This record gives sequence, structure tokens and C-alpha cells, in this order.
Amino acid sequence: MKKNNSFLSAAVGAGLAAGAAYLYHKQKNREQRGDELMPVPQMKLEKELVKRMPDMIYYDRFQLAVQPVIDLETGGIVGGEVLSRLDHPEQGLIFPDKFLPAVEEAGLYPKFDHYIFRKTCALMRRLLDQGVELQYLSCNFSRMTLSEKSAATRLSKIADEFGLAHDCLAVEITEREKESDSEQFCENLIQIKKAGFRIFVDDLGAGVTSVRDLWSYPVDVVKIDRSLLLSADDDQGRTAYRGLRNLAVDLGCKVLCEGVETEQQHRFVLEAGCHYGQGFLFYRPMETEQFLYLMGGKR
Ligand code: G
Ligand code: G
Ligand code: MN
Repeated sequence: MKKNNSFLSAAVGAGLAAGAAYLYHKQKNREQRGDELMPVPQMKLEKELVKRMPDMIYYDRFQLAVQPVIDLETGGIVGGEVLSRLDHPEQGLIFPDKFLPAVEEAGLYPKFDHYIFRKTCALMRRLLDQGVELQYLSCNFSRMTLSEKSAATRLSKIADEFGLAHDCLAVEITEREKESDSEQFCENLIQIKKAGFRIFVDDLGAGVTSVRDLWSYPVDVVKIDRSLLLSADDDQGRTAYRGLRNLAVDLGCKVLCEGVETEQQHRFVLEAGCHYGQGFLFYRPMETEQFLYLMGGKR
């Protein structure tokens, strides 16, 4: 991916011009075939995103945000989750719920996840070089990417390019496709764990992540979905939350609570014996420069 800034703007300009020419060319072809006469500027955002996704990745139009994760006991920052945002040339910042469907539709999940992972590694390298003490950065991965044959080797190769110890990187297993996980997926997670990366299961209880994941894969940290914390406002909800916490701990995992927004929730998860917290009460996702500043990096 292009890094040099002065080059970047020129490259982006050229790329977008090339992209526009390409779209125009495609449009012409479509018109000749007689289907879909809609002019390009009026194409719906999602369709446009699908088409331009390869360029958006190639021209490095994505930015990272980091949301700090704290140790509930000490309140200190232990790590950060990396969240990506698309800096769209005309639309401005676009969030994952808008662009991830386009990534999937374009069949680019593996390419996208590896691209974001590489940026995550570059950021971790920068943090370490500036003397920041941080246990890890975690990166979201689709199950499709983690089901690819050489998934573990690819991650190792990228981390090694930046000379990073693998345990300062965590793989968050995110969305679930309809079909059940393959043997290859399971084997990959074992290899990823063997290579020394941390493995997090994301959004437990959201209705997509199965409790079976906790014992089927070598999981270090379970992230309990924030919807369950919202439900913990009555006795039954609290019992369910504690039960899930206990199950995860009995299976050898640490527990990270997502979506901590109030002091009351903070007290509850602390008393329930959860280990880590992430949520607006502590920190919102922030730009990488802000995160660097927060962590006291030498600029
Ligand atoms: O960024 P936001 O705060 O809106 O994140 C919404 C969801 O999008 C997160 O729960 C996360 O699972 C997903 N997400 C964010 N960034 C990435 C990314 O870089 N790759 C993948 N695969 N998912 C991401
Ligand atoms: O699902 P995932 O774990 O990847 O979660 C990241 C998403 O959750 C991001 O969209 C982030 O902005 C959001 N998020 C993080 N903390 C909070 C919170 O305390 N409240 C709410 N409503 N959203 C949160
Ligand atoms: Mn996540």
C-alpha cells in the first residue's frame, strides 16, 4: 500500500480518475448491452462501494481508529481494538456497518482483513518504537479470511515484516457466515494460536457467536456482547451475564465486557469477576494520533 504522502494524493487523484474512466467504460458497455442505464453519479452508495472497493484498498483510503481496553481491577489500559473507517473521496468518513457489506459483496474479505492487519502491525510497531507500554492491539477478522488455507502463515509473515512478537497482536473472530465452520477454520485457529497470536471471540451473546466456540477453539479472551450488559438491568439478566462469565472462565478464558457505559455497569462487571472492560465510560474509539498521545508516545 502507498505510504508516501505527497505521492499519495497524486496517486489517489490519478487512481480516482482511472476509476472514473473505468466506470465510464463499464457504463458504456452496459449501455451497449442494453441493461441498467442509470448514470454513474446516481448509483447507490453501496453499489458504488462494491465497484470501487479494490481501488479504496489499493489507494489506502482506510484509516484506523483505536478503542482502548482497560484492566477492570487497575483501570490501566492493557490493549486496544482496531476499528477501520473508510475515508471516501466524496462522501467523507464511512463506518464499517456501511462498507463491510460491500467488502463482502466484492469478495474482498481476505484482502481487506490482511490490509487492515498490516496497518495494525505498522501502528503497533510505531507504538513500541515510541516507548509505549501496551500489551496488544486486536484486529477484527471475518471467518472467511480465517478459513483460507494459509491463514496462519500469512499472519505470521505480516507480523514478522514489522519485527513484532506475535503475542502483541490479537485476532478477533467476528461475523459468522450461515454455514458452520470448516475443519480448515478450526485447524487455522490452532496454528494461529501455536504461532503465538492471541485469539479473541467477539460479540458472545449477540446471537451470532455460539458458546460452542469457547471450547472448540483455543480462545484466550471472550468478549461478551454489549446487548447482554444492557439486559443486565434486572435479576435475570444479571444471572445470565454472571453465568456466561463463569462458563468462559471455567473453560479457561479471560472475560472482556463490551459496551460499559455507566458507573453502575462498571461496578456490576467488576463484582461479577470480569477481567477487562471496553466502552464509552472508559474511552471511545479514537484516531491513532490521539491514541498515541494518550499512551504518552514520544512524537
Ligand atoms: O467501528 P464500529 O465502531 O462501528 O464497528 C462496528 C463493527 O464492525 C465492529 O463490531 C467490528 O466487528 C466490525 N469491524 C470494524 N472494523 C473492522 C475491520 O477492520 N475488519 C472487520 N472484519 N470488521 C471490522
Ligand atoms: O463488535 P465489536 O466488538 O467489534 O465492537 C466495536 C463497536 O462497538 C464499535 O462500533 C464501537 O464504536 C462500539 N462501542 C464500543 N463501546 C461502546 C459503548 O460503550 N456503547 C456503544 N453503544 N457502542 C460501543
Ligand atoms: Mn470486535
